[in-house]
Amino acid sequence: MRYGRSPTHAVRAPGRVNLIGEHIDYHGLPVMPFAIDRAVTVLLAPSLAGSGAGRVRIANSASDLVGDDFRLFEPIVPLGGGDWRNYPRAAAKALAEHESSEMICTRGVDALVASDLPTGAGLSSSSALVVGVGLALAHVNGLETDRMAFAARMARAERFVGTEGGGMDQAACMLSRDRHVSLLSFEPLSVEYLRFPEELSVLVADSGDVAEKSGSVRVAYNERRASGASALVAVAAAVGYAGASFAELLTAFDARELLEAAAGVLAGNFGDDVGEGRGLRRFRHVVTEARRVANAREALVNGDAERLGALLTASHASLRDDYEVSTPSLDELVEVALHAGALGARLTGAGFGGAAIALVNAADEEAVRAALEVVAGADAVMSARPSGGATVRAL
Ligand code: NG1
Repeated sequence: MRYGRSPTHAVRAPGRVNLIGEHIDYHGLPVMPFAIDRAVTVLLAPSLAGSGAGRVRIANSASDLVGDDFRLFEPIVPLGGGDWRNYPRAAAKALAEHESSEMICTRGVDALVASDLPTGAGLSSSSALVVGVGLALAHVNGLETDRMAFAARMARAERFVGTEGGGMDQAACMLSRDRHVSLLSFEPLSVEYLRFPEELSVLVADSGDVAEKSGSVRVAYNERRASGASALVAVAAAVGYAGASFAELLTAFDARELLEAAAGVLAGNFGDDVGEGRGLRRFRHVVTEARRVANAREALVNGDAERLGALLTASHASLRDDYEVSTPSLDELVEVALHAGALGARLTGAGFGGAAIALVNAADEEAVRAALEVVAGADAVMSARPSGGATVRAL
């Protein structure tokens, strides 16, 4: 490994594709990701007993990335924006601090991190790193890792990097099941597994525009969350449900009623928003995306691939026009995939760069792949098979 140690265990923490349900996890609404067969691997050995027992040393197999060295007993502070070491630190900080002493990690690790996940591609390499290091620390401390509770803890942990993320990525990493997509609900976190049809494939095409969330994209991401939240406050008050969550409003009213109410209170300039109707468009994305997730569940259960594809494409249009998180390269990938015969296509993950996915009948996979490769390059296209969640293995 490094540090003159042999690893005792290997943690494998996969990345994910989000099939549908984008930018709504942090509004407490269900989303539908699956883990892919690419992952962050953490080779680890417990730190040596004695005065260095709480020391965490982490090297990265990427040669241009400098390693980290800190102690669990000392304040764990973030480094500059965009620094990869903030993710292991996020996990360590959350595990070194807890009101219950049984939930605290005191033993450090020597670890080597490697990854075959592209970074900044919307495939959740950051959460895979957080969960991977978190599991390494939990393991050497003999901490009970109820998967659900651990996913929620790692979701809170990752906010250390400054992004007010939802819980989708960490939950996908911890809870995914081979050949299934996970319909995740939040507050509290729960999962329903839906079998992914054998005859369908998902292609992922990386636009090459890096969306580094601990860097510049953080501000844009947090703005989306904040403007969605303020739109919610205004609409909830307008329909006589002041203080209600999106989930509560969507239970009490149908989407059309909510959008009518929203048109009344959000049509013009709204809060700090400058553009005409921006608040309304943000709100409309959240409400319509929630409905698309529910419809996608139905389409999967009924084996209606055409409908599922159409929902993905509609999701992309909403993310492009109403939530404004797409880019010209992502729009182009979506158009190319659809033109080549995909059932549906959309950006996946936060957007602002990163990857697009295409849902295809297995019979059309090669044609769509070839078309995407022309635009993105052969190395930038891969197929994503719904795979199992994170594992810890003795070596
Ligand atoms: P990615 O694609 O990893 O940047 C982010 C958030 C998710 C979710 C999506 C948008 C984190 C760790 N991840 O994902 O929670 O909000 O954007 O749907 O913040």
